[in-house]
Amino acid sequence: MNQPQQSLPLSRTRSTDPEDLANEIVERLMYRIGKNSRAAKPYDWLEAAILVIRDRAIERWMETTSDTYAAGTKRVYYLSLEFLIGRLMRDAVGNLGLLEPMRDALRILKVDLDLIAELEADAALGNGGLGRLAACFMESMATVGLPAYGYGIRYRHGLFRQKIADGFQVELPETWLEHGNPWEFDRREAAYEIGFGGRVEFHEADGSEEKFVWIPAERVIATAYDTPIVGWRAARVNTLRLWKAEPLDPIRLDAFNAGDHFGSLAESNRADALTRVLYPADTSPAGQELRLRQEYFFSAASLKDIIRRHLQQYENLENLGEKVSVQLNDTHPAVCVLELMRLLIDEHGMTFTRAWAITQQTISYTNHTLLPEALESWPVPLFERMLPRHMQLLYEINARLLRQARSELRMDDSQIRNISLIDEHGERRVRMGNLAFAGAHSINGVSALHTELMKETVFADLHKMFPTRINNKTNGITPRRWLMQCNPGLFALLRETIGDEFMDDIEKIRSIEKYAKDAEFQKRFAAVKLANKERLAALVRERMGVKVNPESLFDIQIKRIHEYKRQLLNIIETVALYDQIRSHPEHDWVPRVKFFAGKAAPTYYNAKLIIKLANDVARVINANPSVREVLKVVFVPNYNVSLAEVLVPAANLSEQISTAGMEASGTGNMKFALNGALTIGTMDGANVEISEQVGIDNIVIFGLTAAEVAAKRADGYNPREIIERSPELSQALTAISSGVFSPDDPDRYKGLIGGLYEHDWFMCAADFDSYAAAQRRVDAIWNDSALWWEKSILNTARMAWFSSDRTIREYAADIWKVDI
Ligand code: B1N
Repeated sequence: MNQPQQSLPLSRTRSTDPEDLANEIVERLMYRIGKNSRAAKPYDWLEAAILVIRDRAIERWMETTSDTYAAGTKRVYYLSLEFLIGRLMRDAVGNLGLLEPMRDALRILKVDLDLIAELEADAALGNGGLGRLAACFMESMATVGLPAYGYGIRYRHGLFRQKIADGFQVELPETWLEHGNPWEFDRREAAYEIGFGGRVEFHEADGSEEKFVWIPAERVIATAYDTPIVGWRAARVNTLRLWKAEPLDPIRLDAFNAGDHFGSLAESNRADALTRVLYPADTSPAGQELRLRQEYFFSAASLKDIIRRHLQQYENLENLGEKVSVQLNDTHPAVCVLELMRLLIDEHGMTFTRAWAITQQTISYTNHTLLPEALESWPVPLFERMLPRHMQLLYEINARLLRQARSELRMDDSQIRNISLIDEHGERRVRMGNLAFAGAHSINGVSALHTELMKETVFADLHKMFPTRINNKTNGITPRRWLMQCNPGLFALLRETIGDEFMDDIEKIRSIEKYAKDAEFQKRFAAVKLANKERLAALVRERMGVKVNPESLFDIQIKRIHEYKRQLLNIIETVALYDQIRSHPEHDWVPRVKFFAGKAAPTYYNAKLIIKLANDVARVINANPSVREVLKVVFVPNYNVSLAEVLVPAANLSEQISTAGMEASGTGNMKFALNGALTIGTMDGANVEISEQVGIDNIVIFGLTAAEVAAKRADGYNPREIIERSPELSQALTAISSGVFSPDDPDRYKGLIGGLYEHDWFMCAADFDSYAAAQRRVDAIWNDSALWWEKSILNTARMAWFSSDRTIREYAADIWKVDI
């Protein structure tokens, strides 16, 4: 395993002297932005600084790209409809080893690096964990020295901005490109025509050669925008290539001249709409035509680009599978299976059998959810209308697949129905998960538990048929962003205590273990945490006018709002605690601040209601003087990557409380634990592996296991009975549903709470008592401060395995078969 280089190759050619850097910044300001230092506004300084940093990355970018070419190494392509990258400056400057020199250079110019860094737009081209994982993977692939390209869509509007108005979520458009984007290069030369709709013609060429030709009815141009992704110590610089749709004819002059001014722009508008907005759906269906168009558009453009690059270097496509790996991030790019088949057969003259072998060898697929409503499927008529040739190929693939299942494996009708690429229950639909499974040589889950459940549930029969394909690759996070950058205080303390080795080999962070009980070290560790909490307290005070005491236990749940993630369980427990505090004011309560943040899909009614409830509960509790010193509730608006970078280092307690079996992995859980928060959580997703790594005594586990949840659902679960047996739960639910927190609209939560009595699909009632008891265990640990900090330090010490460098090395070795 190669360690990244210890010294920057860049420093050979370019000065890192702050004076020189300051001159360069002024030069960029002058010649690229057209201003002098006197006229420059903070945003101009930011842009000039980014241009200097970016230019430092370029040489290494070219160097590593040509090395790959010369060595003929396999290239990895990570296809994802989402890349939640956040801000890039700190990443790039840190990984280039230029943070301090740039800070000094800007200081010479009387500019504060931290202040301008805050002005950078947060690129939110993703919804949540899946998109953020893609961003961490990009950084880790560059860090471990893997020649990789990310492919996605350059959305003009990323995930909506969330405003909280009167406690309700309001969605506002996000405009990250409004000041331009100094990181990207538009590559006019990389442009491809992408077709939709139309018909398929059958050409019987001379003799036996038959050929299908797709004649699309509509075409758009895909143009490329490249962003350099710098690995740690500039080990490598890779490319994130995002596609934008453009019309073939920006304006139909014939129509315009004939007086049809709107019609003349119709084609242009249609192209524009294609890459305009990110679907704000996270683990929920986004089953609209535009979404399928987006999926096909970026899949087709990426494959064309991959094949062009391959043919530049090699004679033909026979060795595609040896030189190219295409990783599908969920099923969003699954249409690649069909598009690659079409290209190989229709455009490169291969036989079906040969094309299928190459497709399977090239493609691999990552599954990120088992939630039935999130498994993508498209109505057959829509699919056929948009992609007629692909539909033909799909039928042919399906016919061969089902024939094999029936004749070779003797599968019965019910198994055949499960394996089929077409769902025949009701309206016929194309199943993208089954398509990706059939067309890939590897199907991986994202945590050990999730992977086992994949084998037992959605893919049970496909797994019987292809028992070697499913494998696990537990998610990870990049320690550069999620420790070194977001927690400079802890980073400095670690360096001082155990030296710098952990920066290049995160496993070395384990050496901090021997200080876990050291009173002096605990004091310093706690002081860092306190400073981070003060920073968060200042943010909350500034943005929301809410005062919180940094000495309180900071209890944080931040993630998309979804019923399965059970923010509701947390809120109900908060209400129960509020009741307890008021009934027993004499008790020595642990002062807590409960933080919530997260966005709800705009059409997800219950999720939006849960946001309103959190805000209603916050308003009532924060206004009650009798609990003032011990309980506060804060809903921080507009959760995004940049906000996470403030919240994560400030947490004492990390809430990871999904219904067991429903959270595929989670990655926020990893960020918190690495930064020394204790986890309160269920045995779900990667929590299971976190408990193994940090040790069961250093995590607070509660609730039903996945197997128990499944058994309860099968046996007939009766939440009403459970609620009636738990006085604390009943009291809290009654308070909420009777309008204690919504006096302006007392019935607001009747339906939401009623649902818990009726079905409680996510088993809040079943887990409530166990959750509340776990929270009291947390209180007990907090009260023994030496014990708390010991556990906290052990969490930081033992989380190295969750580095996305480790995850990427596993993908490289097991799935992509590429040496690094
Ligand atoms: O992917 C993350 C996991 O850590 C989370 O547990 C998982 O919930 C998340 C449709 C999704 N699964 N599925 C999605 C996102 C957008 C969309 O349109 C589904 N996100 C996840 C990383 O593995």
